[in-house]
Amino acid sequence: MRTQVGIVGAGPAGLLLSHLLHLQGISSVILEARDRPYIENRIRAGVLEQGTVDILTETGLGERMQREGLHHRGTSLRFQGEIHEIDFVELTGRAVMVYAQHEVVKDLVAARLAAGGSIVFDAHVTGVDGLTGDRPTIHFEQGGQKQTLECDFIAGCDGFHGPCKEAIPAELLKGYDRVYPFGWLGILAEAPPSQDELIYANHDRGFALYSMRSPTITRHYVQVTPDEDLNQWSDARIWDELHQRLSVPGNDPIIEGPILQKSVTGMRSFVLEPMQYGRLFLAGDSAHIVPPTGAKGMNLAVADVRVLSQALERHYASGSNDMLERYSQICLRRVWRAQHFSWWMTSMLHRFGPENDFDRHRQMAELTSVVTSEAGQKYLAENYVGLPFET
Ligand code: RFL
Ligand code: PHB
Repeated sequence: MRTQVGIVGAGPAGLLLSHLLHLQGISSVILEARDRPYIENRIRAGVLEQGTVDILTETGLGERMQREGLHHRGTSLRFQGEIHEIDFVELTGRAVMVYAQHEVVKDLVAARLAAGGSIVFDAHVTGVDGLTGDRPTIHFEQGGQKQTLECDFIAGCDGFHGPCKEAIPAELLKGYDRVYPFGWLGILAEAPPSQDELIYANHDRGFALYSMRSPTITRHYVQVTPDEDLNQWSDARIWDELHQRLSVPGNDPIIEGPILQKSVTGMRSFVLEPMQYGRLFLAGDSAHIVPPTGAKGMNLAVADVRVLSQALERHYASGSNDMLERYSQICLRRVWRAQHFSWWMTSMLHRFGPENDFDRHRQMAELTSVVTSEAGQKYLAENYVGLPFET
């Protein structure tokens, strides 16, 4: 098998890259370890930055998103029994869209297949080589058969645990890592949202997030230990904790309903530099992870492949590699700013274990500074709706 760009992974990064390349007349093949129902039902992110919405819309993927997605013009912070609204539209002229990552994945898969695109499911990539020559190769196994895909370039869109980054000589790589002493227990519930916006709560019992997916489905999270045993969390205990952490006097946003799914995710910040080696380019979670508090993970994956598709387009159109050579440098500027924002939101909103009274008062003072200052609110809003793309 041979193609121009071999893509490992059919998450948002790999699928969108393939779609953007197709629009430029560049061929690609996506190799995905899982099957189609699995990737189309994997519950993950929910908040799309304005720039992500714009790319999907401008490239013909916006129809269902615009119809079914929920436009959110702001968000709300709750602490010390009070509600503080942050109005993104008023502060920045921009907004966000609540539309589940797996719905974006479904739209992308449908668009690729309708255009005759090639997504090979159940194809487990075992390694990549030839990265410093002009015929890099992807090795994979499908149905017990070993196969290869030869390409001009390889895009490692294979997530945090994927194999592509292993092919970069260790002495050229530097990883930056921070693991947080907590995780999120997330639930998806069949219950209508009572609110129009997401709520981020810093409560004495720990962080909680009120989110949603549709007019009939809500999504909530509570801060727990990173290795929390889900068996210790009956539905009643989860609801009780959500009521306690998210209510303020006179307003309990929680409407209970059947819990459809629950899971625990540990939280970390991670950046791998550089994001390229020879003809291999890493994009999305394969190169960086953020804690979900800033809702940045999927949006960063989209921003990476936007740059990569432009750089590849330039290569094929004019033979110029200047943008490909600067791929990592261009992406990392945005990555580090999103890292800072995600770390900041995480630090401001979670309990960090045995804090002393000073730490707790300092955290409340920081939240108060943000919500009582227009500059503070604007800083949060600008980053949450997404920084402008570099041109
Ligand atoms: P993905 O989605 O992990 O896709 C990688 C794909 O590669 C495949 N793969 C392989 N294929 C072939 N051979 C192999 N050897 C392979 N190894 C792996 C995998 O099967 C998979 O299909 O990475 P991508 O495309 O970079 O996308 C990144 C996003 O998925 C991720 O950043 C977000 O989900 C993070 N995230 C959020 N991001 C947001 O922008 N907004 C949010 O509101 C948000 N909330 C979240 C989140 C992540 C969460 N979890 C579960 C960590 C909330 C949570 C709880
Ligand atoms: C979600 O709805 O899953 C969600 C929303 C906002 C976040 C993280 C996750 O910051």
